[in-house]
Amino acid sequence: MSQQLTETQAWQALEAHYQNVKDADLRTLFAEDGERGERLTAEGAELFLDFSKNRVTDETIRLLLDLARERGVEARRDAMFRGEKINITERRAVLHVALRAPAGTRIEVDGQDVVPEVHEVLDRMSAFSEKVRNGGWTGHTGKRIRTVVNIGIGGSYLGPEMAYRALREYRDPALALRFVSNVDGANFEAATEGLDAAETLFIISSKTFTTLETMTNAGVAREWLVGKLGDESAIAKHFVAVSTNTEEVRKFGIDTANMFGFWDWVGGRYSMDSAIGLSTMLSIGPDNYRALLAGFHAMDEHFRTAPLERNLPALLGLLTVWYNNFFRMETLGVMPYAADLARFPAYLQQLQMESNGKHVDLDGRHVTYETGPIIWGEPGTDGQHSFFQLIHQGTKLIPCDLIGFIKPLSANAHQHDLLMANFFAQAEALAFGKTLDEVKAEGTPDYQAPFRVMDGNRPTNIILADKLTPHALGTLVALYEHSVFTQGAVWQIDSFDQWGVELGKVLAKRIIPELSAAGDAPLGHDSSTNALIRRYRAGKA
Ligand code: G6Q
Repeated sequence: MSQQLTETQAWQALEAHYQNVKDADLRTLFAEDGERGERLTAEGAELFLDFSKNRVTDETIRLLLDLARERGVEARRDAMFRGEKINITERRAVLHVALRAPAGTRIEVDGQDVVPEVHEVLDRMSAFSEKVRNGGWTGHTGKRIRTVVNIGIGGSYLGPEMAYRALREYRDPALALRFVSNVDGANFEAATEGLDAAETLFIISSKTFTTLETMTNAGVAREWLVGKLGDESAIAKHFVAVSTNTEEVRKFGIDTANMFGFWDWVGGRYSMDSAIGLSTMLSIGPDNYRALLAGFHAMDEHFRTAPLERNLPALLGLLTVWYNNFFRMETLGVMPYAADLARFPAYLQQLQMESNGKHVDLDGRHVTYETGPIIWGEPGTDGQHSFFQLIHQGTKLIPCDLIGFIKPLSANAHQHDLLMANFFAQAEALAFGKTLDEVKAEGTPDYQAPFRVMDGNRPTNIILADKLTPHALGTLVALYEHSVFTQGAVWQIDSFDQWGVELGKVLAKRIIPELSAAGDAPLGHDSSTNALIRRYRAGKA
């Protein structure tokens, strides 16, 4: 059994250190050290991280790095890259890094190099995408495909939708994407509203091909299409599948020639760069998709080779541990200053919370410390006009990552300056606040002055990239993937299983037949669930 985290030397050193620095103020830290803003930064894979506005000293960082070393973060990282089965509860390798490894790299699972298969699927995806994009692939009636509907949920949905929105500038305008995830029929109806079935292609994206929501929606889509086109054989030209389960794909009626595979060593929330990214590739084209993969790979290489002192994902992960476990913060905000990254916080929610929302360590013991924080966020500047109030002046400490880009996507450079002025100003205001004297000096009346004081000392990370390109998006996602990895390694949890999600998949199945049973049919739940089901039965009757 490994040593409990809280018993390690590095942890105890951090606890003692925390007592000394917990009240340290960013104003003072900056005033005493003119180089802080330049020194507490790191750069890698074309991303720049300024972590100087955190409640840390150089000693904090040194101790956090000691913790990472004592907990074997580097060894665990190397084990992941070697294809070892570090997902111990499912006995699986964790190799999303192989999905973006250049051809010729060797990464083995059970003695077999997986990189050639990855590239074979990528090549098939490219050929298919080109064909759809250039009109070579037509629908059943000979019409060109104009809309692609991705049916999938969780890891088979959030990444593709996030990427579609994020890479708006790179889309083929002649091909629209829509997404159906929820088992709520309203989702399918809204997503297919106004579509011409003859021009619509469905991608059924499901690793297992057994997920209730996805299989239900896939069935509805098949009925919808056959109903509109009046011919079962239309399915062949309007349905493709992305899955690891060939047998179920065949049973559903999709020709396995139109199936794009991936492998059990790709976790759902780590799969947007596997064949699950087919919709992304259709939209932005194979070249841009490969640039996205190159961005992922650049960050993988940075994570794998840069010393921890300058390693962006390691630093980001360790800072999360610092706030989560010492300041006992509950949540972490992620605010992209880019309207196109509107779904990035939702994507990160799954990535981080499903990975590190665990209460048992790798030895099966209940942890005696906090694990994964709650992740949330909205794009800036929108957030500034709603919940930022609480971050500035509330009683809770909410560290935030602010993500910004130097170059605009839009043609309006002036608007980009306005956006970025807000980006820099928010981080400044959060860190340094406004004292009573400063408020009064602005001529604020006495009755109002105390309410306008901002204590400051609110930590932020600034993540700056050049431009929101496919490459940059890849580096950003991989940055967070490896930050999550670092946190999980420190906490010694399995960041790659999801037993809580699996439970949800089973529980509903038991209730489904009960909802359509007779009103007085016996029920075996608790009194609350029984009464609710009865009320529902009565109401719908
Ligand atoms: C991801 C999770 C979960 C999964 C969905 C969809 O890590 O396991 O979000 O992606 O439940 O599963 P399928 O792709 O198998 O339909």
